[in-house]
Amino acid sequence: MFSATPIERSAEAQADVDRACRDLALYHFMSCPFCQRVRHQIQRLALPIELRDIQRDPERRQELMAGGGRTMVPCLRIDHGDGEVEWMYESADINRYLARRFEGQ
Ligand SMILES: N[C@@H](CCC(=O)N[C@@H](CS)C(=O)NCC(=O)O)C(=O)O
Repeated sequence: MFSATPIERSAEAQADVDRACRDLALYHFMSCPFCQRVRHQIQRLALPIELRDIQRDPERRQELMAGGGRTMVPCLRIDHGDGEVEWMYESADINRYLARRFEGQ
């Protein structure tokens, strides 16, 4: 397992990030190497994103299938507000999205 040194932000900037992360959730499971890459990115960027383990929790698995259409992980659920929800698959896409949105913030 790799561990990342989380980036540091001012308390104010971290509070903004914490707030933004309430609209995100990662569907994953522990032994999935692609999920590990995304968890590493989440740790590095100090993002309090809720992790939803689809192996441990069958309801989360059903939720992923119903919402995203596949049970492949990792999948980042992004709540854009106004009822618009995006289900982002592909670890590389998720990591790019998180970096663009939170790197340097
Ligand atoms: N190219 C994908 C690969 C993801 C992948 O293969 N995930 C596996 C777990 S390690 C999976 O969910 N397989 C079950 C499925 O595809 O339904 C990525 O990088 O995210």
